[in-house]
Amino acid sequence: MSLLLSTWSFSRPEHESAFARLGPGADPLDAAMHVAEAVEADPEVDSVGYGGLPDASGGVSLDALVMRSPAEHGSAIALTQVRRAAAAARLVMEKSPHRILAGPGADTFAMQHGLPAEEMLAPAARERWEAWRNDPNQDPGQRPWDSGLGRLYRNEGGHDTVCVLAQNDQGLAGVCTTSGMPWKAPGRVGDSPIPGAGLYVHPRYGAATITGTGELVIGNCASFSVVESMRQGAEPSRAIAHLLELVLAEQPVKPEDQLGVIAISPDGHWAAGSLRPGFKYVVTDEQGTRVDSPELVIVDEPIPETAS
Ligand code: SD4
Repeated sequence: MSLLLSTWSFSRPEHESAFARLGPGADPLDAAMHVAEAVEADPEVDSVGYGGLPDASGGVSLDALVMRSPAEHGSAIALTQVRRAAAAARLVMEKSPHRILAGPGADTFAMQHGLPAEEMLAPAARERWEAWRNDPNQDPGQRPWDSGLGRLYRNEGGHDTVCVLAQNDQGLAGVCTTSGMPWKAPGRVGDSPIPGAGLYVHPRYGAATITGTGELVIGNCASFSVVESMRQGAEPSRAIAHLLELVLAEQPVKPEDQLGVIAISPDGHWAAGSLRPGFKYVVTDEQGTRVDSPELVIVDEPIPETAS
């Protein structure tokens, strides 16, 4: 039984072709990478890879993590030359003796292993950064709202990350890749490339990954916490609910904050949940591909008019 699950409707286009890579004996990480790399290469996705909005100084920096197990994972953090952040993270996992490389060393390592240095700032992202720099108070923070059409309704305060989980007869694998928060302080690192924060995969207990405000995720070791709940016997939806309730109980949460979580148990049960309405996920299984909103939404809020 194969399964492919990812965050936000912009991850929809390559779902079928990625699912086709989940046949018997295939590496589930290849399927997850296929979805993640397509989003990274899309200049219209303004939160991942090329197209990602820059930091406050106008520089794009990308973070990614790939994971199969506590013994097999790799992170590339604060890449400023290599667009293919997920591929760089996979190289760290497969070709280095380390788990995490950051900054110029991460770029150099990726380039030594064949990834090209490329322009990181897409023209549209540059324009939006220039507009923000000229008027930083425009469009005060608002979280992204997924209309399900492959593009998010959003403004400058929103941000969103592609997180992908894949499962087949070989087990589980995950990828999480992002340009982080738009207009972030240079040097800021979010949850996405931190194992146990933005993504955690354990072959025996399950996998979970998260998009949203990284600052709410890191201190709760959020994806680890979801997998840990599953280890203790919780179904994925209960494990996600527990995490989101914990975040709400323990931290001040702003109206523009959002968290979207997806999780798979080793026996193939899966769930999605979010802190607030507006999050969508994509799933492909034997029944086909669907873009959907999670049933589990912790904070009940009206749909903003601008999102319809
Ligand atoms: C971060 N979690 O850098 C990422 C961004 C994100 O939805 O996922 N936004 O905090």
